[in-house]
Amino acid sequence: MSEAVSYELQDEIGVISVNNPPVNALAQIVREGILRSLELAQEDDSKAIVLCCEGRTFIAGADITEFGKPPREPGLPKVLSAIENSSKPVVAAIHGTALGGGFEVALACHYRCAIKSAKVGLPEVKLGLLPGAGGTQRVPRIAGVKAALDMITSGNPVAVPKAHNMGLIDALLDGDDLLSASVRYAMGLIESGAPLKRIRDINIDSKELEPDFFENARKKLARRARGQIAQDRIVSCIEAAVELPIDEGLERERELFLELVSSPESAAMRHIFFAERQAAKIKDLPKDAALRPINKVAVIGGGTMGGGIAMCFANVGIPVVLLEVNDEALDRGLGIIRKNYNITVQKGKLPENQMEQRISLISGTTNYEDIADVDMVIEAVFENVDLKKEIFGKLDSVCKQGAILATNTSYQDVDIISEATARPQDVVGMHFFSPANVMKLLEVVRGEKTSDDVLATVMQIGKKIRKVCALSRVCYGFIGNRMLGGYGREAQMLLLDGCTPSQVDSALEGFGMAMGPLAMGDLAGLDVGYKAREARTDLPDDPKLYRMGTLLVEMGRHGQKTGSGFYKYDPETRKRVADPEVEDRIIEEANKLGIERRAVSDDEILARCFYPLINEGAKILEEGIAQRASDIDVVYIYGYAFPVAKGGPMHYADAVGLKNVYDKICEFRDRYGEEYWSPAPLLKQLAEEGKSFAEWDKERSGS
Ligand code: 3H9
Repeated sequence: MSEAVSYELQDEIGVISVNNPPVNALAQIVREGILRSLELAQEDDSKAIVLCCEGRTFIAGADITEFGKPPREPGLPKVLSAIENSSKPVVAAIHGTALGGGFEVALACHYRCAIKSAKVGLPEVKLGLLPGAGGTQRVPRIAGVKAALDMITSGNPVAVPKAHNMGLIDALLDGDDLLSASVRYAMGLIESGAPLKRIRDINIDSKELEPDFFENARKKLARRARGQIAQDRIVSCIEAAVELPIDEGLERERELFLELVSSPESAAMRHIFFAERQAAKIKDLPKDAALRPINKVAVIGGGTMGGGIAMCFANVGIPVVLLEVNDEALDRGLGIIRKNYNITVQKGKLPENQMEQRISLISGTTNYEDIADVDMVIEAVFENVDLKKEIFGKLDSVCKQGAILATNTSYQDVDIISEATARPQDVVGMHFFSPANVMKLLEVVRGEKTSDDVLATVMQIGKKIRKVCALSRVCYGFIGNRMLGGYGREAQMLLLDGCTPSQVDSALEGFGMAMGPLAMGDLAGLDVGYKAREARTDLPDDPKLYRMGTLLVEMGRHGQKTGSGFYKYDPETRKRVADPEVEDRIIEEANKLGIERRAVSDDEILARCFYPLINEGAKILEEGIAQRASDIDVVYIYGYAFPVAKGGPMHYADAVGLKNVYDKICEFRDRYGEEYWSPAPLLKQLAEEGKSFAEWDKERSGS
């Protein structure tokens, strides 16, 4: 048939088998292969057709690499109508994950059978898209409008037993041999004279819907949109499913899909899809680098960070020992873990028995001898290099040979820490983000001497504990925190120049940041930055620098925990409120410094805050701290809540145009001085060559 699709007659069943590794994406050859197989099946002696897949999964969706390129025939809708209009029943046999266009193929079939471990879903929204091959029209017809809206706007996969209850799957199959079971199922359908069931023929019952159902859904989704437009268009499609005949609904869906596929938001989100997978790959590491087994882990330090890290391992069934300095601290640490799990149970996100099972995997100790047998240790004590060195010295003397010794430091030099051991090749940085059990990012820090198998193991374990990993070399703050310096600095400088805290935060939140930098400072505690600055010797002696943050701390306004910082906080709701006292103080300070305050536009706020990120990102790239510009984007999306619809700071810079970014940085340099605004040589070079960071990555993708 074709390399990717085969067709054969097994007794009275025509079997179409897709084989397009790794995930059987619906590339052009697959679409064509299915279409031609269907044509053959219409003519031969088959009485029913089974559509199944080889390898690890059913079709996992359209081929995302084809988006943005000229369309190639046959389009997916054409394949789906051929399935739906087949004169013989077509049965989808699902294993692995039937996602996106893959699940839409299954929905066009007359029957769907699946093994219980499989999942189905329409994750298009996570790529800034909507299901463009009938998903928005067919799911409401079998699962109901509300369930369809939830499923498609969340994009989350549904386990097959639940999908069966929702009516999305007709039969659950047992056993390992899906093909034989599905052929038997198809035979059963023929024997019982089962009709050609077409979802398109089902009428939607919209009586359950309140009159303002769609309007309310739109408003609710808009609150979390952060620049994404796909959710809104999905609501429109489902509304069309309710109001229009199916062919018109399909037309509407197609129109809105095409709008989204060419939108910058979807381009950004597709960029992140591939960037995330790239980031897990270390360029100079052999593909077959040996892995060390990790069956037991220890975490040093039972604070918020250590506890969160311990939970990550317990959540995937790996036993963890939490080590603290004394019983009191240990009890407190274990107590916080229990409390966190309890909250998840109360929210209905974890069954109680699973909580107990996870907690039973976490034990505590105050004795280093008890962690002698672990395969990996993660140190998560506070940021003091001497303390960390002392701990690594102890680990070196007690831990078994081959154990991976990781530090969760956010700033310290991993190489200096490794010198406290006689095995620097086993030392690595694993920088989690707070709260560690929630935040997806794991920055893996490669020391000068970290061995290949340690790195490969950490990348693999990172995926296992469901983190998105990105590799950084050693530097102050690694990728993420090093870049953040200029962002926070400019947010405060803008206050002196003429902004209120609300204006700065609103502009950045309007762009899609989950929280503006000043509100974020209040949340983290302004005293944290204050103390960190006190310890630094490299900051310029400039009275403007962090002026307001410093003053507020000296006024006792440490942020949310003291009820006030850049804002006042309502003690009950914790809602932030603008504080005239702060605004007066800003004016007073600007006057003292001789700064003439002026109206500042939102565009200037974005440029002043984001361009330092981009500029530092370019320096990080040319120094080889990050492997790729796209890795930097991954760090910012998953660790710093940069809006995914903007694709991360480096993708955003490409969208703005590097020449524009560079020119603006030069303008700021001339206005505010070289010490804050010195353009990165790489940025200058790319701007002059008319290139993007994406092109820079591509040129180096082989190396
Ligand atoms: C869609 O269907 C639109 C339709 O409604 C309408 C059309 C008209 N295409 O994730 P992994 C690659 S939109 C191309 O590491 P896992 C991936 O880049 C689509 N490539 O594996 C990676 O490549 P590499 C809706 C794809 O086992 C390799 O496969 N569907 C695609 O951890 C392995 O991927 C989705 O959004 C693709 N669709 O997870 C599903 N998918 O090795 C997207 C994967 O070079 N996919 N690749 O780095 C997934 O969620 C996961 O890949 C999956 C497997 C759960 C399937």
